[in-house]
Amino acid sequence: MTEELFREMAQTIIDGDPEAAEALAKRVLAEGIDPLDAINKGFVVGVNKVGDAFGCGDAFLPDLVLAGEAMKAVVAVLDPELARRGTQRQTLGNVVVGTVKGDIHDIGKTLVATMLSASGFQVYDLGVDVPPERFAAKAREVSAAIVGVSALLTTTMVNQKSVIEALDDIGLRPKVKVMVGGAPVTRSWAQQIGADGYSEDAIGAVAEAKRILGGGA
Ligand code: B1M
Repeated sequence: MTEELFREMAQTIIDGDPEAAEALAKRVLAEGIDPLDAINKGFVVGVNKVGDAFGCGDAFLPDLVLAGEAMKAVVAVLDPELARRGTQRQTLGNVVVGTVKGDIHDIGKTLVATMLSASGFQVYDLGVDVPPERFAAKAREVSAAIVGVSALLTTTMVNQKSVIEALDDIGLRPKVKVMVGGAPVTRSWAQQIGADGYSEDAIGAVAEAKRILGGGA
């Protein structure tokens, strides 16, 4: 039954149908299904299929746009529940997050921000297309413990390194830690650019943020 529902969720994204996706997200809440399971086992399966089809020329930019819109409709419905389920309420530290300059993908970054916030971090989300200097200025303003930098394009990943350099330029490194992530980002890339942490998903990002700050997972 739930497996069938997960398949339907994926299909709403493949169809690029925000209304149907939103309706299923509301059903997730009504039926008490774990919202993260719904995202990871349902909706994200669909968005990955569209991404793969786009990658090999079987889908086109409008398909990508509609899949993105459907995915955003889902996250908008499930986000408050994800945040509500966060049990730990003490502040674990300030985290500045954003998507790098030149990159407007925000769905994964927003999920990471939600999970960090639900787990007790105070999150400052700068949005997308964020210049390195803005990450650095915000980190200084809020005395951030961690700066979390998302990138979804192989052409913009390099800007994660620029964020580290911008933090360095204003004397915040190595005190302020940097965590990187996003579909093309790997642990070896993180090490290569001198980031302190890396995660491939939003759940892992919480454990990684705690590890970076010396608190374990
Ligand atoms: Co774009 N896009 N896109 N896109 N898009 C990809 C990334 C792509 C892989 C598709 C493909 O070709 N197969 C490809 C990149 C190829 C590459 O560089 N290797 C691509 C391309 C090429 C483009 C354009 C250049 C297309 C064009 O215009 N010709 C263009 C670029 C625009 C720009 O940014 N300047 C573009 C545009 C778009 C839309 C606007 C249409 C839309 C985004 C809508 C939005 O975000 N509001 C879009 C979409 C939807 C995608 C795909 C299909 C889905 C991305 C997504 O939301 N995934 C994507 C293909 C894919 O990834 N399968 C694709 C779901 C999300 C939950 O996962 O974002 O990976 P993700 O986040 C995960 C993890 O990565 C991790 O945790 C998250 C949650 O589990 N994570 C972190 C992310 N950030 C993290 C930070 C952390 C830790 C973990 O610490 C700080």
